[in-house]
Amino acid sequence: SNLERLSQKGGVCTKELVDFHPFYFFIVTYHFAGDKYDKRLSEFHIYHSTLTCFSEGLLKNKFWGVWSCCPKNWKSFSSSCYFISSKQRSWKESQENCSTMEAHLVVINSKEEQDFLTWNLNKSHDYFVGLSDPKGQRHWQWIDQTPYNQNTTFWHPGEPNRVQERCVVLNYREQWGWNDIFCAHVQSSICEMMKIYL
Ligand SMILES: [Ca+2]
Ligand SMILES: [Ca+2]
Repeated sequence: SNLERLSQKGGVCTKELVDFHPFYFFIVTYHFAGDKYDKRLSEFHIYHSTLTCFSEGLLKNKFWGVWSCCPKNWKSFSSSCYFISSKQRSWKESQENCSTMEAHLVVINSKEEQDFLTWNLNKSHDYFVGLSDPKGQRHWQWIDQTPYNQNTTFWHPGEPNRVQERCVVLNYREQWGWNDIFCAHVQSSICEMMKIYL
């Protein structure tokens, strides 16, 4: 079965069917066990002991695609997982925190991705994202080396406004958008990682 296939990847599905959507997917909770998993999984396991996995497919045809997984309590969208932290940290500390979880500050690649995130955010908080201008030359850089594309930016009107403000937050001002702020200011943050495929 699919659960057996998942178990063969080096884990144990202790809660078998946490939720069941007849036409779409199973959701299972996957616990690591043994030492059979691959390099990314074993590094990942140091911080995350449980994954929530989805497998899309047609039940009646007994066809199932691969399992795509996010750490327990992370949010899943497209091929990424997200962790929203309301703990207040500087930009650098926020990135370090993501890094300890095998993730990085979020890279916003599309309006759809930003809309998914803002649906889950608190309008009274500012959230650091993985965009900064390290040298104060208005050369914006994404933390994962994604090229900065002026056509996929969501700056608030009038932003970015000050060369001393070299780190970017996502916040709400009548609508959600970006603002450059001082990197040392402490704010909430969003981490992103690629989904794990089993
Ligand atoms: Ca992204
Ligand atoms: Ca600003």
